Amino acid sequence: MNAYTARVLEELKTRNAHESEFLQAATEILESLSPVFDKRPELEAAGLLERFVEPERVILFRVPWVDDQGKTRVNRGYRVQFNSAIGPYKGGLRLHPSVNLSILKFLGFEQVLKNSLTGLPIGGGKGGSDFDPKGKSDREVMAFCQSFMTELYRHIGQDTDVPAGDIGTGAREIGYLYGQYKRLTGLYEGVLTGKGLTYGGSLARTQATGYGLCYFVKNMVEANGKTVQGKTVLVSGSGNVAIYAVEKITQMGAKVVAMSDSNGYIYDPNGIHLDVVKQIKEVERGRIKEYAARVPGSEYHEGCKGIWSLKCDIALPCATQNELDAEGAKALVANGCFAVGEGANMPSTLEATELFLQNGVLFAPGKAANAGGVAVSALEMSQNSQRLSWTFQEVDDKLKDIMKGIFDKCAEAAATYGDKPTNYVVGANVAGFLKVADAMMAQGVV
Ligand code: NDP
Ligand code: 2IT
Repeated sequence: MNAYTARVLEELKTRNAHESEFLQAATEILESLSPVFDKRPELEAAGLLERFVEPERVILFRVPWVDDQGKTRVNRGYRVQFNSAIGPYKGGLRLHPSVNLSILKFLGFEQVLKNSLTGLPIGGGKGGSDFDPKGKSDREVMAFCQSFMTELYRHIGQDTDVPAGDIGTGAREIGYLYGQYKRLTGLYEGVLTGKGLTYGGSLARTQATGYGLCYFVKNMVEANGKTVQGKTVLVSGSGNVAIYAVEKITQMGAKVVAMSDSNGYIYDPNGIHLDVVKQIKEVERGRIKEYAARVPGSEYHEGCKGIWSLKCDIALPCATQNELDAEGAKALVANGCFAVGEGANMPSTLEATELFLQNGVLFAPGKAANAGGVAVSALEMSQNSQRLSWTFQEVDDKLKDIMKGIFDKCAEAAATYGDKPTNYVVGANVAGFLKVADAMMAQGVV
C-alpha cells in the first residue's frame, strides 16, 4: 500500500479503535485508493485523505418519547454529515437496535462514494437511532418520529441535508417525520425522500434500490459474456431492497429460490411467490417463516446464514452488513455461484469479498450496485424543486441509464487502477473518490 494511505489508515485505527464497522469500510476504501495517491502527489500535499476520512459533523441527541403504557423511553439519535463537497448531505436514517456511531460512520462513508457514483449533485450522510420499530404500535412509532425530528429539523433542509429511509425506516416513518418537520418549520419542501406519492414522493422510489441492483448486475454479467435469464438466484432479507430485487430479477427471467429475515430463511424450489411475501412483509409486518405455512412445497429453516449453503448461480445479499462471511462465500463458490450483487451496504465481510475476487466470481459492491435508491431520491429532489412529478416510466428509464453509467465508470476505473479489469471494488471506490477529491481540491482547505 502507498505510504501515505497506509499512514492515514493507521492513524484512523488508533483514533477510532472501537469502531469496527467504520474501520472495515475504511480499510477496503483506502486499500483501493492507494494507486490514486501514487499518481497524484498533490492530494497528499493538500492533506486530502486526512480530511476525506473525517466526517464534517456528527450530531448526537436524546430522543425521549412515551410508550403505550405511559412509560417514558429514551433513545439515542444521530446524524453523521460526512461530506458536502459535491452537494447537500444525502443518505438514509436507520432505525434498528444495533445502531451505533461506528455503523453510521461506515454507512456515511460509503454513502459519500455511492452518491458520487450516481453522477448527481449529492454529498454523503447517514443517521438513525437505536429505536426498534418492530412490535411497536403506530402511535409509538409516531411519538418516536416526532421527538426525533424535534431535534433533527434544525440540522437539515432541502439544500443542506436530505435524509431518507433505510433499515426500519419505510413509508410510515418518513410520513411521520415529514409531518413534524413541516409543523416545526412551516416549510413544504423536499427535505426528505421516499415520501408518499400524495405529498411529494417520486414514482419508482420504492422499487429503485432493488430494481437498480438488478440493472447493475445485468450490465455486469452481460459485459462478461453471461446472462441473467434462466439463472437460479438467492436473495437474502425480505425488506424493501430484497422484495424489489426479487421482482425485477424474476421479470428478467431468473428464478429466485430463497429469501430470509434475521431469524431464518425460506427455500422454495418452484420459485418465490412474491405476492405472498409482499402480503406477509408489507401488509402484515410479519415474519418470513409464515411463507412456508402458506406455500406448499416450500421450507423454512432457522438461522439466516444458512441461505448461502443453497445452490445458486447468482447471490444478492439484501439484508445487512456482514451477513455474508467467509464460510458463506466458500459455500457459494463451491456450489458454482458466478455473480454476487450487494443490495445491502457492506453485506460481505472483507474475507468474503476477497474470496469472490480470488475465485473469479463477478462481484458488484454495494456502493455501486445499490446506488439506484439514492439516485432516485435525488430525482425526487429534482421533482420537488421543479414542483413537477414524472411518470414511473420516466423515472425508471433514468434509473436504468444511471445504473449503466455507474457500471461503466466502475469498469473504466477498474481497468485503469485495478489488479484486474473485473475488480469493481477498486473501480467503484476510485471512480466515486475522484469526483469528490477534485471538488475538495477546488474548494480549498475546508
Ligand atoms: P428493511 O428494513 O426494509 O429490511 C431489512 C431486511 O434485512 C429485513 O428482512 C431484516 O430482517 C433484515 N435484517 C436487518 N437487520 C438484520 C440483521 N442484523 N441480521 C439479519 N437480517 C437483518 O431495510 P431495507 O431493505 O431498506 O435495507 C436493507 C439493506 O439495504 C440495508 O443494508 C440498507 O442499508 C441497504 N440499502 C437500502 C436502501 C433503500 O433504499 N432502502 C438503499 C441502499 C441500500 P428482520 O425483519 O428480521 O429484521
Ligand atoms: O443506503 C442508501 O443508499 C439508502 N438507504 C438510501 C439513501 C437515500 O437518500 O435515498
